[in-house]
This record gives sequence, structure tokens and C-alpha cells, in this order.
Amino acid sequence: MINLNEYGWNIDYAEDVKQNLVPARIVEVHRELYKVICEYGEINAKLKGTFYKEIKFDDDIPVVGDFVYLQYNQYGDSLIAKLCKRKSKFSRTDFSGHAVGYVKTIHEQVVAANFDYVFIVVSLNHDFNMNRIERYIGATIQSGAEPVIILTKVDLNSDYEKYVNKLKSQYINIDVIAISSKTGFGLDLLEKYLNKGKTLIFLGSSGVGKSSLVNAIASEEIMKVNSIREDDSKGRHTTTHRQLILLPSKTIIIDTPGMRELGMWNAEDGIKKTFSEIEELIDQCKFSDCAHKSEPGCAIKHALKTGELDEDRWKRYLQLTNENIFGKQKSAYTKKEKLINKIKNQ
Ligand SMILES: Nc1nc2c(ncn2[C@@H]2O[C@H](COP(=O)(O)OP(=O)(O)OP(=O)(O)O)[C@@H](O)[C@H]2O)c(=O)[nH]1
Ligand SMILES: [Mg+2]
Ligand SMILES: [Zn+2]
Repeated sequence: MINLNEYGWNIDYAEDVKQNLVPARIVEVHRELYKVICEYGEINAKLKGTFYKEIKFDDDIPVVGDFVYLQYNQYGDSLIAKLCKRKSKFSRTDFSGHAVGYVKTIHEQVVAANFDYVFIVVSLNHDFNMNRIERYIGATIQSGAEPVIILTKVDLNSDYEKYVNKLKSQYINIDVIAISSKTGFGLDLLEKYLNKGKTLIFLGSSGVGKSSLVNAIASEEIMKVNSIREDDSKGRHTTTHRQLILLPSKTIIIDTPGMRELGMWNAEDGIKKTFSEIEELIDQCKFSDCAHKSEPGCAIKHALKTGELDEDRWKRYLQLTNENIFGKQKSAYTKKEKLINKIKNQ
């Protein structure tokens, strides 16, 4: 019999449900087929028919890491009857374009749920990119979990301390750890995050060494790694789907395929926290609707001039906030379209 507590279950997730339902955690999703872990072991499950009726938003569909209640069936697929409230979730904007009428909608797509730490995995090989790291941090803060920046492949970059210092000076409250899965360098510094019952999710571009790190932490080959790959070449995903794994040491990890296009969804809060010093400057502008262009008493202009605010960082802030506003406008538009369609179809 499996103890679901080892998979992160605790009383906070419990919901008021009928007695015969069994709590479980989603470990993999393959279209409509779910692989879940419950007291009876790892089994297959599907959403119960009535589940679809109750779905109000796209994010009500269970994803990897979610806790659910099952109608257990020992002879075939069990049925997922209820989704438990999420403690954290990671979303991105889905541009795949579900057509509503003639309008392509942009909507929230939840990627994974209920993790405590997000390991933002960045390779010191070719991958290092502040803009991308900031996006990940923004989305992580928004998710409700704690970000940890992991710089991989230290063995390939003798200059790694420069990058560590750059990040540490920029993000005072975020832990930055440089490691090598190949030599084992730095792995001891990860121990404080490998607590029993805590869930880690690994995010980062394809080829940065996420699965290699899973294996290094586990000290065994749990995830497939493409050993002949010499660079962080894009577009070849070794890990093909998100997957929740329980290591022998009882650490729970969600490994993901490289995700380069991390859209922002309602990430306003996360961006504000990531760029808190910019938000503070904006508060000091003389005019509350300052466009930070030619207005007198503009704190941003002043800070750019004195070098207090880095020009690149300001540009990244603008880029991220613009994208976010764009996402919001689109979704408002879409809601209206949906409503019009609904009325038309009545
Ligand atoms: N030199 C060196 N190579 C590494 C290290 N970590 C991973 N690699 C190599 O980098 C390549 C990619 O590693 P993976 O662990 O598969 O990368 P991934 O992030 O899981 O990639 P996807 O599954 O495609 O998202 C492999 O060839 C690894 O051997 C490291 O610390 N040092
Ligand atoms: Mg992988
Ligand atoms: Zn201003």
C-alpha cells in the first residue's frame, strides 16, 4: 500500500467528498489518459463524464502535480471525480488558437500544480539570458512558489562566478546555485530544498541539463538524457512530457521538457515584484500618469541618466509589461466575443 503523504499529500488538500472517493496525485497526462498515484499504486484514470459539465474555466482540468479524488476501479481505468484546490500553479498563455467563431482565443493554460520550489535551470554554456531568467522569475512568483536559480554545466565555464554574482546582486532574495551534474560540483547546496514531501519543478530551455540534474540528485539514471549532445541545441527535446517522479530519497520532482515560449498570464504581480525597484521609481515620478518620456520630474529618466537604473533592465521591464497588457486586452476581447457567440447560438 502506498502512502500518498510521501507524494506530497496533506490535509490541506482534503475536500469534503463522498467516503468512497480515493485521493490521488497526477503524475503524467497523455491527452485524456491520466497516470495517477494513489494508495493502490500507479494506475490509469480518466476524467469522469460529469467532470466536463462542471468545468467553467480551462484551468479546471487536472494537470501534472494536481491532487484529485478518484472513483477507484480495480478492473480498469479509474475515474477522476474531483480536482482539489491548488496551492500553486504554473500557467502560460496558450496561443494554439482554439477558434471561437472567427476569433482565435488566447487563454490560460495551466502547466503544472502544487509545487513548493521552482528550479529555474539555466545553462552556463550558451543559454544564459537575463530576459528569459526574468520571465521565469516573474511567472514563478506569480505561481505562488519560491524560485531558485540553478546555473548548470559549471564544468564548461570557468567564468561562472561572474554570472552568479550578477544574478545575486540583481535578485537579493533569490538563491543562486551553480552546479555541474557531470562532476557533482555544488550539488550539496541543493540539499536544503530536497525535503521530504516537498515538490520541486524544473523549468528551463531544452538541453540545459534538467533531467541530468534529476539523475544527479537521485544518483541513478531515472530520466533519459541524450549523452551525445554536446551543445544546448534547440528544438530537440529529450524529455517529451511533464512527469512527476518520487526519488528513492523521497524528494518529489516534476521534470519538464524545455519550454522556451513562456507566455505571461496575469503575471502583473510577479513582474511588479521582480522589478520592485522600478515600480518604486515610478511612484516617485512627479505626475502619476508619467509616460517616462519627456515629462518634468520623471524619476525613471533621472535614474537612467545617473546610471542608478540599468538601460537594459528598463527595456526588459517595458517589454514584459507590454506583453502582459497585450495578453489582457486580448482576453477581454475574447470574453466579449465568446458572449456574442453564445447569444448568437441561443
Ligand atoms: N558538461 C556537462 N554536460 C551536461 C551537464 N548536465 C547536462 N549535460 C549534458 O547536456 C545535455 C542535455 O542534458 P539533459 O539533461 O537531457 O537536458 P534537459 O534540460 O533535460 O533537456 P530536455 O529534456 O530536452 O528539456 C546532455 O548531453 C547532458 O549530458 C553538466 O553539468 N556538464
Ligand atoms: Mg530532460
Ligand atoms: Zn516618469
